[in-house]
Amino acid sequence: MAVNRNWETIKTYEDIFFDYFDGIGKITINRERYRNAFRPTTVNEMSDALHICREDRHINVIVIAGAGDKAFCAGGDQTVKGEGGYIDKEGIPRLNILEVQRQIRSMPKPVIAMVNGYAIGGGHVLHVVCDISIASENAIFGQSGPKVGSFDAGFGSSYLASIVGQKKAREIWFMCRQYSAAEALEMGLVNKVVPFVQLENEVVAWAQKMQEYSPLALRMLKLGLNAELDGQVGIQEFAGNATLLYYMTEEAQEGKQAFLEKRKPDFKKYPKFP
Ligand code: S0N
Repeated sequence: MAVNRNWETIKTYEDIFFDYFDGIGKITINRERYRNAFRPTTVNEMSDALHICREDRHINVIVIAGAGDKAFCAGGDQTVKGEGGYIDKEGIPRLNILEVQRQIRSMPKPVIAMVNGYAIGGGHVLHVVCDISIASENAIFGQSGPKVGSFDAGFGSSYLASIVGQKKAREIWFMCRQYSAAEALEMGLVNKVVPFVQLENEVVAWAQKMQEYSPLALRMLKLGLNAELDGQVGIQEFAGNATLLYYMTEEAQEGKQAFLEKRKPDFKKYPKFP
C-alpha cells in the first residue's frame, strides 16, 4: 500500500519538482503532458538540483523520477530539436543532458532511478546512468534514437553494454524495440520490479537501507566501479577521493604543518602497513 510521505519542497522550478524526505533528495521531471520529455530548461533545472544534492549535507541519497503513472522520461523534447541540439529559450542549441549524465555518474552519493513508466531514448539513458534502477510493473524500456534521428554513443551505449552485454546493447539500439519491466529485470537492466503502488515505498526503503551504511564506503565503491569503465576520467575521480581520504590522516597534516612551521616534516613516525 502507498504511504503518504511528507516530502518538503527544497526549491521551486518550472519543469521539475525537487523535494526532501528523510535524507533523500528527489528530483521529479514534471512534464507529464509530454511523457516527461526534457527540454533545455528541464535539464538546466535538473543540473541545478543535482548540484544542490551534491553540496547539501542533509541529502545522502538522490532519487530521479517522472511525474504521473505513464512515463519516467521520454527523452529529448522533439518539438524543440533543431540543428545542433535542443533549442533553449535564447535560441541556442543544447545537448546539456550529457552534463546531467556526468553529474549523476560523479555524484559521491547513490542515485536511484524510480522508473514509473516509459523510459525511452534519452529517458532510458537517464535511468541507465543511475546507480540503481527500481521499476514499476508498467515500466517500458527502450532506445529510439535511430528511429528519430539521434543516438547516444557515450554512456547510453558503452555503459549500457557493460550492464546487459555487447550483443544485447546492439540489439537495443539497432532494433529500437521496447522491453517490459520483466524483460528488463531478466537482462539485469533494473534491480527490482514492484507493483506501481509500491514503487515509492520500495525506493524509499532502499534509500533508507543505504543510509545505514558507511557513506565513505559507498562513495569509494561507486567511484571504483566507475573507474574501471571511465578510463583517465574515472581514475582522476577515484584519485580525487583517495586524496580526500589521505587529507583526513595525520600523515598528510604533518606535511602541511611542517611547511607552515618552516621545519622538516617527520614522516618516520607514521606506520607503513604491509
Ligand atoms: C514514450 C512513448 C512510447 C509513449 O507513447 P504513448 O503513451 O502512446 O504517448 P504519446 O501519445 O506518444 O505521447 C503523449 C504526448 O507526449 C508527446 N511526447 C512524447 N514523447 C515526446 C518527446 N520525446 N518529445 C516531445 N513530445 C513527446 C507526444 O507527442 C504526445 O503529444 P500530443 O498529445 O500532443 O500528440 C512515445 O510518446 C514516444 O515514442 N515518444 C518519443 C520517444 C523518443 O523518441 N524520444 C527521443 C529520443 N531521443 C532522445 O532522447 C535524444 C537523447 C539526447 O538528448 C542525446 C543524448 C546524447 C547524445 C545525443 C542526444 C541527442 O539529442 O540526439
